[in-house]
Amino acid sequence: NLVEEAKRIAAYQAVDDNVLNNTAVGIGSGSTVVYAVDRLAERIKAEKLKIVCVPTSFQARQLILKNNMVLGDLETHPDLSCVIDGADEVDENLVLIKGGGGCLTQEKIVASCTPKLVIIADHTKQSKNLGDRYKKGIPIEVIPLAYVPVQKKIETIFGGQAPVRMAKSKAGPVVTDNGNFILDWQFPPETLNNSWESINNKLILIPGVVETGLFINMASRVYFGLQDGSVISKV
Ligand code: DER
Repeated sequence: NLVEEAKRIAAYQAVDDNVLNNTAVGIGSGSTVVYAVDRLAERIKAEKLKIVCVPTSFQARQLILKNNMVLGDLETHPDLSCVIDGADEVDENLVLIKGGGGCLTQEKIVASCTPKLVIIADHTKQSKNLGDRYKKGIPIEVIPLAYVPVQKKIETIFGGQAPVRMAKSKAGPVVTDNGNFILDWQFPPETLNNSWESINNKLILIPGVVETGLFINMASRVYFGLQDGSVISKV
């Protein structure tokens, strides 16, 4: 379908433009990244590239192994030449909401290990402001014992609702690869009167908050696959 094709062409363009031989590359999480891994595996075979792939989640690790690519980690490869990852929403300043797939913490850590975070997305992710299209809220990873006090602090200080993300194929809350819960903060409209930087700096200081799905000043380049089959990229 059109959205899947848009994801694919963005992913292919991003891999072709950014992956160089003899480098270590961060592999993101989610469904769009699957296309990037397909393309990367194709290029490695066709061009006999030497690439080490560092995962951002168990899902990414499975993708790397399934495609017989060389698996690395941040202990052996702490400097990544690029990281290719998806996003749930991208605003006009390239601030991202990530974490729709629950992998935001390892994604942000891996993203912090490269000068080149390359985001791939279909056109449904491109917004003027965060929240225009992605309505599930900003994912916030929390230590399980703290989720109620963190939820109350967020709702009191910032407004809106921050429900804990419940699992679909497991009873109870979603448990992340790090053994934590996720709150999806549906922020109120007036939140947009402040900078995401100032909001993020306050959220991250709440005891029990592990990481937020706000990626600010991190994306180097964003590739959007469009409905007409073209790809645009924004820096
Ligand atoms: O959870 C994440 O951050 C993923 O990258 C997610 O935001 C993108 O997933 P998608 O490519 O399946 O939309």
